Order: sequence, then structure tokens, then C-alpha cells
Amino acid sequence: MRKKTEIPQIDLEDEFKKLADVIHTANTFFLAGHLNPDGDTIGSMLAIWSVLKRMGKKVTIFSQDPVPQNLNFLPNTCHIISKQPRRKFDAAILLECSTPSRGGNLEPVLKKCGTVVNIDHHKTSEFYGNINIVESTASSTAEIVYRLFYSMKIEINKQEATYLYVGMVTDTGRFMYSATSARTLEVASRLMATGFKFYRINEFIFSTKPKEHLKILGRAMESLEFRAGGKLALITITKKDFMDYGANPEHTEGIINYGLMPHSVQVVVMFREEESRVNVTFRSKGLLDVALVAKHFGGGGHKQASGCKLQASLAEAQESVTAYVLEKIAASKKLTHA
Ligand SMILES: [Mn+2]
Repeated sequence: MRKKTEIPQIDLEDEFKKLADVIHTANTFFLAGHLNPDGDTIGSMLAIWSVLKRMGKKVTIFSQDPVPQNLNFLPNTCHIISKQPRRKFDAAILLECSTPSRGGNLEPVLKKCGTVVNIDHHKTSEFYGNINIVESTASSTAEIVYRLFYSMKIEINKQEATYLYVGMVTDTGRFMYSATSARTLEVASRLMATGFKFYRINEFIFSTKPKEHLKILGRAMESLEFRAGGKLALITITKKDFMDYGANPEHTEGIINYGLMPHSVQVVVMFREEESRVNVTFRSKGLLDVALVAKHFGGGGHKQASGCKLQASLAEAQESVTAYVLEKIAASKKLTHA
């Protein structure tokens, strides 16, 4: 009988059992995450890598794109390779890839893997694996991975807890987003009980920024403009801004979110001037579906966060996108009477 304090397993129990079988019988593993890897992808991958290594397995960890700078403090990221291996594996575990192509060109290696396992918390997952551990209500893949270890009765060490904590704390925006559940906090509490220094992790991830980021942030905030009675915020970062501070697009991460802070703002559009095109990103508090706006300009994304790239001058991009968003705001009764 399950005790009340135990983590509820919902309907993943069967899939967990299948994966446990694979983990016990297979010897060689290929682990991969999505392109432009984030804290959840890297954290979940390293946690599984570490547990499998402790079980005496041979594990290859792969990411087509490099580990972002702000996660380089994590131990063992040096073992993540970016050149696809040619050898065969008993099993592949893909993390956070709603389709295998989210991980890059994985077809050649996946063809040589015995069992393919898909672990994900995205609604859009295509269940392409022989085993699919997909739960869209989980805050993060790391939360699912913790539950897998728990169901397999694997005791995790401090370092593995650190990896999973990084996945959870980044994907939930420090336990702030709506995907955070009572179970998320319960898992986080169990991770913390291993005694790792979570405050050091938070400092590394959330309170450490390169100088270039701060300088670009200054320029971006200076560029802020408000339209439609304060419902729309516009942010612009020019090529000159990047050149002046030797900054690159990675230094603009998170800046768009500042635009959503004023109470009146419903939508933010950020224009980032690149060599021969303009990168446009959108954020919405939810009343306007910015996935549709991005789609109109050939891009895509989610209802509340999306983006597109325009082959146009900065002025042209600003004009056409702003006009279109203003039109959508005007057409939305909810927004005009907000
Ligand atoms: Mn995730």
C-alpha cells in the first residue's frame, strides 16, 4: 500500500516499469536533449547520466548545440559531446524532444539504437518512442526524472539532486509559473533534503549576468515605447548597440520580460537587428495569442511567447509588425476594454 506522503505516480507507473526493465538490461545508452539546450534539458540529462554511470552502464551524452554559458558551472558538462557518435547503442533516451528532430539530425544514430525512450512534458509530444514517458502537467522533465528514480527506488546523491533542481528551478521560473504544482514543491523539497547548496545554484543562474547583458539591458530599456494606451510595449536593440558593447544575441536573453512588467501592458514586441534580418520576439499576458501573430510573419511558438525572423530593414520590420499587432489589439474587445 502506498503511504499518503508518497509522490503520486498518476498513470506513468507502467511506462516507468518498462523503462526500469530497459535500464536494468541494457548496457550502452545514448542520451540527447533539444537544440539550444536549457537548464531542464541539461539537468535531466546529467542526472540520468550520473545514475546510469553509478549502475556501471556505458553512457554517451550528446547535445548538437553547446551548453549555455550560465550552466557551465555544473559539474561534468565537459562530458557532453556535440559530434554524433557512429556506434550502436542498446537504448536511446531523448529528453524534452516532442519529435526526434527537436534534438537535431538524430536519425542516423537513432536507427542504430535498440530501444528509443521519449521523456517529455510538452503537450506537443508525438509519442515516437518505444517507451513514452510524457506528462504535460509536470513542471519540468526533471520532475518526471525524479519520479522515475523514486519508482525505481534509486537513492540520488547531492550532485544528482543539484542537476534535477536546476531543471526544475529554471523551467518554473523559480517556482513562479503556473506549471508549478504541490508535487513540484514536494519533489524540490526531497531534492533539498540531500543538502546541496541551492542558494549557490540560484546565485549562479539568476543573479550572475555578464557585463554585456547589463549594458544591452540599459539600451533596451531606454528604447522602450508604449502604444495603444499602454497595452503594447516595444523594445528595440540595434546592431550598433551590440557593436558598442561587444555583445551578442545571447546577452539579450530575458530582456523582453521587463516589457510585461507595467500593469497596463498586455503584449511586448522586441526587435533585434541582425546582419541582414530582424529577429522579432513576442510576449503576451494571455489575452492576445502571439503564436498567431508570429505565424502571420512566418514564425511560431506558444500563445504567450513566440517569435519570427523578417528579411527586412529594422524600420520596415518595426512598421509592419507594430501595425499588425495594433490591429489585433484593436480587434480584441477584451483588450480594448481591459
Ligand atoms: Mn522543460
